[in-house]
Amino acid sequence: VSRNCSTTNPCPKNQECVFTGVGYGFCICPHGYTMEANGYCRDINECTEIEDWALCGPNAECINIPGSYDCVCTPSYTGNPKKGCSLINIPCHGENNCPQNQKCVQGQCHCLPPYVLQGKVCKHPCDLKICGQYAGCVLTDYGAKCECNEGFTGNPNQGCL
Ligand SMILES: [Ca+2]
Repeated sequence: VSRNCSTTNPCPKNQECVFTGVGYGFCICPHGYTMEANGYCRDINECTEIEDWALCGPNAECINIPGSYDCVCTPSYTGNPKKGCSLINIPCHGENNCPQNQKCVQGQCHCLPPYVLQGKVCKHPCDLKICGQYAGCVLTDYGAKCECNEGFTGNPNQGCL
């Protein structure tokens, strides 16, 4: 419910008068605010109220601020948070400067094969594979795959009998 306003009857604090005639009009909330039923302006929480996946880029978090919103890179990530953040590569000097399952290549830590980067840590491909009952993960030249345990047959991804 927006109030009427005029040159002599201004809008409540933080609201603007949109003139529709000579010297009179109605009150609107500033950009980023929405008018509640009681006529007051409330900040829009863009992060939760706007169903827009492109509000912030990948690996960034949305932060609500009055009248607007902001994006920040999640910890360990850097870049333009509205477009997307990428992992900060850990600089290294020698072989033993990197976290577990990583090695130093050209001054930066990389996952040691067959470990693959998952989020912020290097993981064995079999750690990412979920096999069915009586099956286990084996690493092949083509990646991780499930195989039925000895004496069992069936679909190793669903479960062996
Ligand atoms: Ca906001």
